[in-house]
Amino acid sequence: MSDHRQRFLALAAEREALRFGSFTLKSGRSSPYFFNAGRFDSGMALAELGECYADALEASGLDFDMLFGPAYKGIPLATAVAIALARRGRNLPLAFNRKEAKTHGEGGQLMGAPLAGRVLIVDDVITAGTAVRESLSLIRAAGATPCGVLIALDRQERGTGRRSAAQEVAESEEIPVIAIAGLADVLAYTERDARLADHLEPLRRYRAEFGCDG
Ligand code: OMP
Repeated sequence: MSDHRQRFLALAAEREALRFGSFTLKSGRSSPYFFNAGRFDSGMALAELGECYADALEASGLDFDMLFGPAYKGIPLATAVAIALARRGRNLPLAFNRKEAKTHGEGGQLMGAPLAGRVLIVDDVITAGTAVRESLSLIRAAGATPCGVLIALDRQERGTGRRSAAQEVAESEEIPVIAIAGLADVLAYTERDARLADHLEPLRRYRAEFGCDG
């Protein structure tokens, strides 16, 4: 497992952003684990997470002009990535959206730098790909070009076919989906920690039932 994957999973476990038990997902599916990016709730935790995202991004070699953080959880995440990249010498524009359009003040649904050129979406997790498809539409409607999706965790669950929802997004939208870690890494992490032994079987069963082939 690459270094940024290890660091991310250790940080997620330490912050209790990665938890094991019984959780109901947006889809209604019951899952033996859950990733809650809202637990990266201190300056240092976000700084470390930003570094993990930036490492995954650099390893991908993707070219892009600016960052977009979808409301709500994507906003601090994209900010953390923008700061990590600026510290590495790449100072890029950053934009966000609101969930509800504002009718007073500066108005509108978008904030930050104008959406233009090749836009990288930064978000928390992909399960079925619904949230990410909303961001893709929003960026296109603003006249910019989505060029990739950077997420912390790819749950690697089957989409409409045998492939994962993230792979389906990548194929249908013709853009790469880059994840710091995936369900396979969560499983490898769980296998190595004796304190998590009780969660191993439920995770394996879940992957067998809902996981993708690849
Ligand atoms: P999709 O829109 O189905 O890809 O699910 C992504 C969203 O599900 C995330 O933005 C979260 O709101 C939520 N989610 C998590 O945050 N963590 C998980 O481990 C699983 C989910 C989920 O509900 O599937």
